[in-house]
Amino acid sequence: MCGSKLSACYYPSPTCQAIRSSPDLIYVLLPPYCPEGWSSYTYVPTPGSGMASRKKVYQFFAQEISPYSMKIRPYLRYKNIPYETVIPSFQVHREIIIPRVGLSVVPVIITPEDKVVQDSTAIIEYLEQEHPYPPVVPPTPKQTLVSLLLELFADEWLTIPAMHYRWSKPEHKKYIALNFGFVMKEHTSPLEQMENLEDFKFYSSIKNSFPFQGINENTIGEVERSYQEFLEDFQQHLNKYPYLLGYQPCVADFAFFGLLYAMLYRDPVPGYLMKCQAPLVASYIERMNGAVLSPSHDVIDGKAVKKSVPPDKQGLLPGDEIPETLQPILHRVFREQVPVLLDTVKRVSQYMKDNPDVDVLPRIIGLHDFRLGDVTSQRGVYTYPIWMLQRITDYYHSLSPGQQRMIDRFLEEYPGGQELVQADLTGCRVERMDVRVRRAEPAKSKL
Ligand SMILES: N[C@@H](CCC(=O)N[C@@H](CS)C(=O)NCC(=O)O)C(=O)O
Repeated sequence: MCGSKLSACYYPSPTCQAIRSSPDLIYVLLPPYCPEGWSSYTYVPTPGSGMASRKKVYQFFAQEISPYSMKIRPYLRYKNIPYETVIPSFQVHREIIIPRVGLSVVPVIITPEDKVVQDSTAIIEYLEQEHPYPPVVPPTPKQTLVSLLLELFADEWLTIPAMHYRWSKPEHKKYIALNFGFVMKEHTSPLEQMENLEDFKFYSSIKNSFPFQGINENTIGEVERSYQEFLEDFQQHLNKYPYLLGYQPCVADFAFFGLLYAMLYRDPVPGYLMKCQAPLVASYIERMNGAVLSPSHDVIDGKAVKKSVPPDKQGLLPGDEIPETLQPILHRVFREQVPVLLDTVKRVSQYMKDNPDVDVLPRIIGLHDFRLGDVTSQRGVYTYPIWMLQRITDYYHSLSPGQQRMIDRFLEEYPGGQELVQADLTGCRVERMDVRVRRAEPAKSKL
C-alpha cells in the first residue's frame, strides 16, 4: 500500500498500491479509472534518484514499418516501462546490432543492465519476468492457449496479406520506398530517399521474398478475400469487446497490433481498405496506439473527472471464457494456418533427420502446398514457426491431465485442434537463435 515514499505520489488515492520493481523505480497501481483499463499503471521515479533512474531506461531498437517492432511499442507503453527508441542507422546496425545479435534485425532491446534481447516474442517473455504488472499472459489455460495461437497467427500468417498489400500495390510504391529510404538513405534529401531503393540488397531481398509466402497470381484473389473476411470477423468481435480476450489486452493483442498497424493500417492501400471496410479495426489500432476516441471523463462539481469502469468491464473475461465472437477467427486459424504448421512439423523433422550435421536450420527448407479458400498453391517451409509452435505444445504438456482434457474439449470443434496441441515435436526440437532456429540437441560431430 501507499508508503511514505508515495505520500507525495502523483495520484494520491486510498487504494493505490506501490510495487517496487527495482531500487530506482516504483510502479503505482491506480484504481482502474481508465475506461479501457489501459493506463492503470504509472511510472514514478524515486524522488532524488536523478541520473540513477535515467540508467534504468531500456533502449528499444525499432522501425515504424516493422511489424515485430510495433508489437513491442504498445506493450512498453501499456506496462509503463521507461524506454528510448533508437531508429537504427547503418552505423547502429554495424556497431551495435550486428556485433551483439549476429545480424541486422529489429526489434532488439538493450536492458538497463546492458543485456541484449532480440525477437518480439522473447522480448515480451523477458519483460514479463522483469515487470510482471500488469500481466499480459492470461492466468488460465484456455485463454493462454488462445493467446499463444493468435500470437502465432498474427506473427506468421497475417504476414501473407501484409506482404501482399505492401509489395503488390503500385499506387503506394513511393510511400513504401520513402519509409525504407528514411533509414537506408538517411543522408540524402527526403525526395531522394524514395528513389532507387532497389540498389539496396536489404530492400530488394525483403521485396523479393514475398513469393515464398505463397503470394502469386493464383493466390492473390484468395489472399485479399480471406483478409477482408478476417477484417469483418475481427470487426464483429470488436463490436462486443475492446480486446481479444475481453477488456484488457493480452500478448496476442500486441501481435495483432504489430502486423496490422505497421503494414495493413499504415500502408496506404490496405489502410484505406481497413478504415473504409472495418473502421472498428482501425480504431482498435488507434486505441492501442494511444488515441482516446470516446468520452473519457464525467463532470463532477464542475470538474472533468476520469470515468470509472464498471467491474464487469475490466480485465480478461472471467471463468477462462473465450469470447464467442472469436470463433470465426479461430476457425480461420485452424482452416488456413494449422494444416501448414502440421506439415511443417513433418518436413522439419525429416530435414533434421536427413541432415544430422546441420546445426542452424535454414530459414526456409523447400516448398510445400497450402490452401486458401478454393485455391491450392505452394509456399516456403519456414523453420522459425516450429519454435513458436513448440511453445504451444510445451504449454499444453505442462498442464494437469484435467486441464488438458478441458483444452481437448474446447478444441473439439476446431478440425486439427487436438492434433496441433498434441503434435509430436521430438524429431524437430529447436532453440531460437535469432530469426533462425537451431537444433535443441547439438548436431552430431562429423569427426
Ligand atoms: N521473429 C522475429 C522477426 C523479426 C524480423 O523479421 N524483423 C524484420 C523487420 S520486421 C527484420 O529486421 N528482418 C531482417 C532479417 O530477417 O534478416 C521477431 O518476432 O522479432
